[in-house]
Amino acid sequence: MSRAGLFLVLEGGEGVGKTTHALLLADWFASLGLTVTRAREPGGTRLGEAIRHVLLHHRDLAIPPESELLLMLAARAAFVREVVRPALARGEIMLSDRFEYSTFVYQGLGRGLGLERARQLNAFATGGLRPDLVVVLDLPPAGAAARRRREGRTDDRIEGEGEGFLTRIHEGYRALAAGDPHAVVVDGQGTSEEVQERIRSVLRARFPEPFGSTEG
Ligand code: Z5A
Repeated sequence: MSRAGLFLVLEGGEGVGKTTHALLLADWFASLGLTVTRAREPGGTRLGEAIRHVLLHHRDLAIPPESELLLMLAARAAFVREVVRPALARGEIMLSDRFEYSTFVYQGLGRGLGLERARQLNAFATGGLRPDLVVVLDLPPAGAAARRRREGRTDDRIEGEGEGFLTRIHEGYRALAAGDPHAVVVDGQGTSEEVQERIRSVLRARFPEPFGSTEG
């Protein structure tokens, strides 16, 4: 590994399969004898989980886009210092369900606060720490919505946004990843096994150490 640990992030719109694949990857890493710390954003710390609750489940609260951005980053500052940096310093794989791309896409592009502003404020929150690889799971919004409906889930405060918002999110992810050597777009269509194998192939190719010579 190029540094003590490896920082991997799964990204994409709601329902694309991030949680499913984080669990499958964590099992794979463990089967290879690698230690993994897994977390989700916003969250991962006590402060982050409290902020998450306010952001997603208080539909009664009016939260201006600027406040939404700053709350996401307040959670991230704690997440980086309490969870990510310590895991990397221990030489572990840090696997996060969402990170900075979510802020760039949801607040910068979706809420119209601007990509550059989101990037600058995010850099302050993270102290400049960036993932080694962002895996963007790509699924058209209609496909993801169908999966979530099958699950019988109700929308949280952000998921309740309209079709135009979801399209901006979907296109935003693809555009960001296209210009970033530390990001890759993986087709999220097909069975979980097929998608998982695509992700593993990417990891084997990108990181011959520790994944290159492994199978399954
Ligand atoms: N947010 C933000 O605005 N700014 C930020 O900076 C950050 C976050 C960090 C967090 O939502 C919200 O915070 C999110 C963005 C915002 N809001 N929105 N919208 P969350 O963590 O509660 O939820 P989510 O990230 O949107 O994830 P999710 O809905 O739980 O979806 P997922 O993790 O990507 O998918 P999943 O749970 O793995 O799969 C969904 C269903 O599909 C499930 O029933 C699976 O069994 C099924 N599934 C998975 N893969 C397949 C395949 N291949 N075929 C068929 N079915 C499948």
